[in-house]
Amino acid sequence: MKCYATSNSPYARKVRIVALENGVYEKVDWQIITREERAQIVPDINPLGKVPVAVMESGQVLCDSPVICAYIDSLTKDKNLIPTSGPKRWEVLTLEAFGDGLGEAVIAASQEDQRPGEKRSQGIVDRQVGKANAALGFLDNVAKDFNTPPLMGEIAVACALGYMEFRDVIPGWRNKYSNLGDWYTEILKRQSFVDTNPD
Ligand SMILES: N[C@@H](CCC(=O)N[C@@H](CS)C(=O)NCC(=O)O)C(=O)O
Repeated sequence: MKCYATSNSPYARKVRIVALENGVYEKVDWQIITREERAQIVPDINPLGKVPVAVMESGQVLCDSPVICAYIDSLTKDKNLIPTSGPKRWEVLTLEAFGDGLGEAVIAASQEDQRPGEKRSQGIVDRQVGKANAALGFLDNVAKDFNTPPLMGEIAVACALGYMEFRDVIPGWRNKYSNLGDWYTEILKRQSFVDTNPD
């Protein structure tokens, strides 16, 4: 399988971390592309123009990080980051969706903030930063219940936090949300996170 990713995308990072954690990284032909290459190559594979996107040997295309992560997780039978059944499955997938949603809010805030003066809307920035702060407050309360080692949900949350910090969307968040900040400091020590740090 070929998988297209940019080095800073939190969604592509999720996919790479799942492959690393499950020991199947070498089974994927990673295409780490620039934003310019993404604009040239990806729309022919995924009409939405987004990474990550994967193409299987058969030519079948997998779009959207939750789908690609679920596929990669299905390759291993002895180690699953997404429980295959029961209430725990839905708990893990819901935390993943929550992490992805936090990622959407911080990407939207950061993109709006970077628009030139006359086009930039402070209202949009405030709205998205407000969503991110609400999510951080919620996650700070539940961080004590997070799975160790992390499952798919925790990986998605940590990737969103990584992008948020990389773009400095919420300065000082680790002190303000210290349960979450302390948990995040620990998860960053995992080799899969070290190997995929945004640059
Ligand atoms: N829901 C998608 C979101 C993917 C996404 O937003 N990717 C961004 C990079 S972080 C992208 O490729 N943006 C390019 C564009 O929208 O044109 C997923 O989980 O994979």
